[in-house]
Amino acid sequence: MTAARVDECARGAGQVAPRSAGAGTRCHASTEQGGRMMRPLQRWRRAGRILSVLSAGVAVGWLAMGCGKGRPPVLSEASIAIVARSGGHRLAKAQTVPREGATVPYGTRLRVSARAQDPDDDLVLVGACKRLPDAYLEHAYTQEKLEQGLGHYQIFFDHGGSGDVKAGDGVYSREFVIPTEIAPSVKPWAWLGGTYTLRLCGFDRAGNRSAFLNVPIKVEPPPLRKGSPPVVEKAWTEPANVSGPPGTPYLLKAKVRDADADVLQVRAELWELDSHLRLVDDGTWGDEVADDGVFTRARVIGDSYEAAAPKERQTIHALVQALDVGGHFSNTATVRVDAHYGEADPVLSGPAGPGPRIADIWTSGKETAPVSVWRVTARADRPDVWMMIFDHEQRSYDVMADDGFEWDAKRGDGVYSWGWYEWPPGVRRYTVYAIPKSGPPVTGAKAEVTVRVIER
Ligand SMILES: [Ca+2]
Ligand SMILES: [Ca+2]
Ligand SMILES: [Ca+2]
Ligand SMILES: [Ca+2]
Repeated sequence: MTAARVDECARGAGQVAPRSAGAGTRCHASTEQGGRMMRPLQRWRRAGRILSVLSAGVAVGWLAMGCGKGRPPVLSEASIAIVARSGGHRLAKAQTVPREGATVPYGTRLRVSARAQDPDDDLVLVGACKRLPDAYLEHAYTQEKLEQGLGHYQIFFDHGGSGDVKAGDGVYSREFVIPTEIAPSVKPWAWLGGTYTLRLCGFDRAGNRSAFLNVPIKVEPPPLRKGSPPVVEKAWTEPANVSGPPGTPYLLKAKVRDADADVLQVRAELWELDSHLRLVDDGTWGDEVADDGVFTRARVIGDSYEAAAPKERQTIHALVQALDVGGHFSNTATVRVDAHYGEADPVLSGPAGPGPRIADIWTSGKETAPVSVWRVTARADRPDVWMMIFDHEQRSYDVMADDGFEWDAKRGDGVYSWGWYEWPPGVRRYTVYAIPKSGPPVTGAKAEVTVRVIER
């Protein structure tokens, strides 16, 4: 789940932005704040279980019940570096930004890092909540909504991926485009300048929490109407003509051109589903080549974006549009996918066939704490597969990733990963399966995985 995949609508604000081209837009309740990490939590929230574990000032749930045994983690040595200029390609060498008083241009890609230590050596997670700029108050935000909890942000990693420079050195890092990948927009596709404060926090296995390490980042206002607008040259799926039952994976793609190379975001509005998702050109989420102008998103029919879909056949139109740093909107290109919701999933329901086998599978363990990284990784017995995961409780599919981003430690090593970090207590059951990228979805052996989330 690129860098942060963020909410593009201020919930409750209900504003509609004019678009320069294409169809009108709606303000969606659905969000994409944490990308592949965010979705299960959203569903959990819908069910009325909100932990808000990191919400500054309001500690509820297990956190409020007090800390566990042992001593809490300690965070220190926060740092900020620019890794790519606004809308641009990555710099050859990251440029360090002074911690205090520095401003960064709108749309800059930053790496934020901090050292995390635990005296009992049982650190399980480093994450961040945040404080949005006061300017959000002018857009139907309240003081309370300026403080956003863990569910609104990403996890930091020490595995050498997702912007972390060195694996296992105790320095946890995260890259994101500021402010679009850490904050909700005040209306579709509009973010504000000002000071965004990341509040990093470490958790240990016993439930102890570190003190907050505040990292303020002052963002310049958007350079509106400068430069030239982006153009979506075409949008398509791979394979072409996607039509199938739940569990059918595909890539949603768009070729985007911009004369001054400052594309900020490309997104697809799933019209019939009243939701949207982002396409990326950074080599994650199914994007094969970073910075080649082809924006991509791996999807699967029946994923969480379609959780409320009807149990029948439906044509889904994805309206793809780009926005650049200067605030220009592109034209809109449309792709269609036919979902056969009423049909049984041949992968899950069918017998084992001559398809790919799962050669190895690992998980973080059979038990996990309510706030704790839990990962499943798997390798197939051949290349060119989709490695998939099905969540039995949510009845939702996801594509596992081999992109060196978020849960996946190393890109292209054939080991596919999926993970999560904030759980309701109970037992969660998953099925992992591999299907070939070309040819019919013959069914290979599947692996069942169960994790018990323990109460404190
Ligand atoms: Ca590190
Ligand atoms: Ca431009
Ligand atoms: Ca690409
Ligand atoms: Ca991998």
